[in-house]
Amino acid sequence: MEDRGLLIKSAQDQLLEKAKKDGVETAWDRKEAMKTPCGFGSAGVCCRNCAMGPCRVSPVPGKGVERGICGATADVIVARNFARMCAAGSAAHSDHGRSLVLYLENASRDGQIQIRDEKKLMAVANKYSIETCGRDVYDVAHDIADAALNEFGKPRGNLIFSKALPKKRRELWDKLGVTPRSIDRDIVSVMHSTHIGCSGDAKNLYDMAMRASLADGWGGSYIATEISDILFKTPSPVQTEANLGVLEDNQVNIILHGHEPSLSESIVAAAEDPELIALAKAEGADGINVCGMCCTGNEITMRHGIKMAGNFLQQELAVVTGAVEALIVDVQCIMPALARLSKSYHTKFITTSPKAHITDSTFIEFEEDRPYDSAKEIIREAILNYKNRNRDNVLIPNEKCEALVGFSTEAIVDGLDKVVNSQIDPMQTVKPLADVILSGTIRGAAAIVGCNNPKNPHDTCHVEMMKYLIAHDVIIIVTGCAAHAAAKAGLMLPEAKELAGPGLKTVCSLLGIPPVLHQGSCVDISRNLQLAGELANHLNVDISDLPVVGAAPEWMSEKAVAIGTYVVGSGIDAWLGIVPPVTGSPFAMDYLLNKMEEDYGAKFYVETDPQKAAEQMLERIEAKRKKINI
Ligand code: XCC
Ligand code: SF4
Repeated sequence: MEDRGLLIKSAQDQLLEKAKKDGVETAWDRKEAMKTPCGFGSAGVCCRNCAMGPCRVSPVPGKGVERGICGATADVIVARNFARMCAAGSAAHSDHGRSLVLYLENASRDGQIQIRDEKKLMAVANKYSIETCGRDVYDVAHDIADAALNEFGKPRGNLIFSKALPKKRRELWDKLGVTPRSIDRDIVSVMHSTHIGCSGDAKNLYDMAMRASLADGWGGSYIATEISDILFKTPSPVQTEANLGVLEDNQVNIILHGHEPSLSESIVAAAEDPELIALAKAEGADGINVCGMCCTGNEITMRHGIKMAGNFLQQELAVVTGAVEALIVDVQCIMPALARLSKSYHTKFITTSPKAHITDSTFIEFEEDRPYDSAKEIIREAILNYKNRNRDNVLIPNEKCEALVGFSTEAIVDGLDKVVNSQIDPMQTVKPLADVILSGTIRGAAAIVGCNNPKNPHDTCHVEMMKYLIAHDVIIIVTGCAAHAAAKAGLMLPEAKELAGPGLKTVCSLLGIPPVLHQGSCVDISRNLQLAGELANHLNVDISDLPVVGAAPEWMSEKAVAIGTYVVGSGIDAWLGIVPPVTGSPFAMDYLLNKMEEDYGAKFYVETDPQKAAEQMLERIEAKRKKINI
């Protein structure tokens, strides 16, 4: 197979060169201008939680100022900051989940919001013990919306968990006192306890951070995925293309960027409206080319094969091409820089969510009670902007790569089952997957997730780690911006099996799947949890016994901190490729990288070299295999 690594760099380099020529700046320029990052901030020992400060204490124990004005130590300050990152991350994912629940509330048979997946609806109804027999699906859907909404603010009890959550894990959480109660409450708890003069105990703060993070993984994110599947269908394998080469010369190029699939699904549907296509043609274009970016890109490619324009660090480069009529965004991971940048080109930067206004953008609210009509109005803006494209300053890089995406847990189980059983088994389980892991054909699985970060070369940490692991017979599941990296590098093509070890290659050949499976957006890490939980239940072990690991080689967001934390809390070791701001606390370093294992059977690893991290991951996989005698 041809090595795509060089090609990707050239697409990026071409556009960075163009940016320079055009006199515009990108994240890389701003990163350079930032010079050396603040040492106190990097170590996590800076506190702004009250106006006696800000306080910054020494990141080196026994040297310099050891306590803030209130007396908080480095251990407490770092723990409070860490917990607040988890709370913010959990809030972002969960509020996205809540939006979808509210969207589901508006679903009706003859309205603009309809249910596309009744099978998933039934499965989720079962989780919430909602009667389905002889009932109209829309009535069931509204009951689900009610039950899910209750998970955010129920006054008593605990979250209702997926049946995939192993009993042992739940008992462990109860014992440790970290079982989430309700999503909003556990986030609020962190905000309360990190206020000046509240919790002054680092361990207590990490427990609270864990509870808020678990409320994300098994709560808010899980709900986001379930409701999205009900509304827009559970993904199944579909062909797509990735990288900025998916932009078209003679079409109205629209890039959808952000997170909540309600907006993007409506735009994708409305872009096929004959009236809009006719308008595009009247404006001189051949058609409308909708592409996706970051997690929104993952959502719509998995369900419709919409092309993937790129990940986090490509959002500015998309504008620099000069070929994008509209960059339409909702929430999260949208650089405010786009407002200024788009002024140098013809691109319309359209914000749509009351949760994310950006100064100097064009705000057109996405009206969720009339999504199709609202989407049409937004698309019209893009079409009318086509004539403003400056043809003398367009550079669409010719790099793009095909990919097979859309491996929801249901699709994986279904696909494996069809190969193993001659007849379709109505009681499909993860047994075939468990069998290939038990036999050692596949050594284990790695979930590689998360963002891009200009501290690391774009995408290379993701890709290097993936290549190493598949070569050693570890199957990979990707979400988020890591998924875009894999797609661009050609790792989501069935032919990428040639890069896999002999065992994994056999499995890929048999099933016609790539060695790197696309599971979706970042909230879809709930799919990873579901798969791991079902595997553990099938083998009658806890998740922490499975030869399964996780990594975020280029993470940057607070959401990623919440993810890492709930992944570890679920029993899966998590490798971070960017050093988190905790190094100023001896307690944090010992707990997160060491003692956490005593609590959860898993811990964090920090390793900035992707190859070394991959070696450690492999070692850990083999150790887990030994532990359960396989
Ligand atoms: Fe954002 Fe979700 Fe990170 Fe990508 S991976 S930069 S969080 S888009 Ni979620
Ligand atoms: Fe300083 Fe304590 Fe206030 Fe933080 S909470 S700013 S450490 S006095």
